[in-house]
Amino acid sequence: METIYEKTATSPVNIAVIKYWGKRDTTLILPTNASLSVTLSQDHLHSKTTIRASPDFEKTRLWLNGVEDVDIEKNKRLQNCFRETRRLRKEYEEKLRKDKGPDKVLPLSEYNLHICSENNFPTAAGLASSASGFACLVYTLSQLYELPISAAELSKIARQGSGSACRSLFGGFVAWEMGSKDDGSDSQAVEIAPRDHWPELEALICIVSDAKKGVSSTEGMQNTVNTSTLLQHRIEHVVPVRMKNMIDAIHERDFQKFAEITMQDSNQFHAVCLDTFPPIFYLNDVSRAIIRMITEYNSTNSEKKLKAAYTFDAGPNAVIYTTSENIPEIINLIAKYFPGNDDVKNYFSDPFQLFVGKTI
Ligand code: 2P0
Repeated sequence: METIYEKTATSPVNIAVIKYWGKRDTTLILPTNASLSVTLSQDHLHSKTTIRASPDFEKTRLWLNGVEDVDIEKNKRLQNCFRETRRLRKEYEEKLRKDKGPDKVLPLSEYNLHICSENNFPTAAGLASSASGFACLVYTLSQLYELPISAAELSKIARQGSGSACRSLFGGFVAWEMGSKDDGSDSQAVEIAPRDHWPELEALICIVSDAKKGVSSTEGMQNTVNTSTLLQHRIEHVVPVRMKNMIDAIHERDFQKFAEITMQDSNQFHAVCLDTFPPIFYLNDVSRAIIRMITEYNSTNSEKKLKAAYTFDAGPNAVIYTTSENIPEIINLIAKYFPGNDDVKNYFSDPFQLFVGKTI
């Protein structure tokens, strides 16, 4: 009979309100600016990974959403995550050998792995699937290997799989500190506030298209670094100020400030994409209609307040941040602007904060 050791874990999606776009080191994945995100509840969106280790496995294999089509050997990002977690496991095994005796330690670091990873949402549609996926891979490995390691330390490994993955190691409100060292030892995620700090804050996800995006983030952001002059202005003069103001807004639960910075930063990220040569377009007509809808909602409400904020990543799908009391109004608004969407109609009977509908 085969001897198998197994662990399963899930990891959440995070949606940035200050966007990461650009690397100063493409191997270690060190960003050109800090970023900040909100981690979404795992109830509806998550990656789930099961990892098995066995002395009987002939090679390490990976199935993504049931399909084994990734060339693990050639995939540097996967190799980074395997190498770093194995190295830590090896160190831990040596320590255990000294403390407990050589026979008491399982040489898991020497075993090949079988990895099954699944997302319960569209992969590569600009919904941060690489973030939750790599966070989950690294977290599940740390569990399997029983690594005595903090989430911040683990975030530095997940970062080497996909930059935004480092932020999915924490719940709540999370900053990715860009760090200043060349070896990446200070480029890590930190929790700004836990989820229950601001329970009224909600995220509505509008899936405009679940098609795979045209230009990958990895390729797109380096074209931006190489060609956009607006990016340099953003890195030097805009993001440092916004990071500070956004952290204050979160600590103070100030939705006005939070919403303003969120929308401005989404706008600037897409402006920087347009300033890339050749330009990158992630928003489509439906995305722009959602921007107009939220802008109108914010300018015509009787309190004259910002009641919702849109943000878009490297794809046309929208995330709308709002506070719980506004949810019914916004659902009605979406139903009015985008009629015929069953998910919107079903919302009231099934409070599921995700609209899966290509018509909206
Ligand atoms: C973010 N995005 O902060 C920004 C906003 C997309 C737009 O992080 O090359 O998939 O794997 O480090 O993490 C997408 O970039 O890129 C991303 P890599 P990643 O969420």
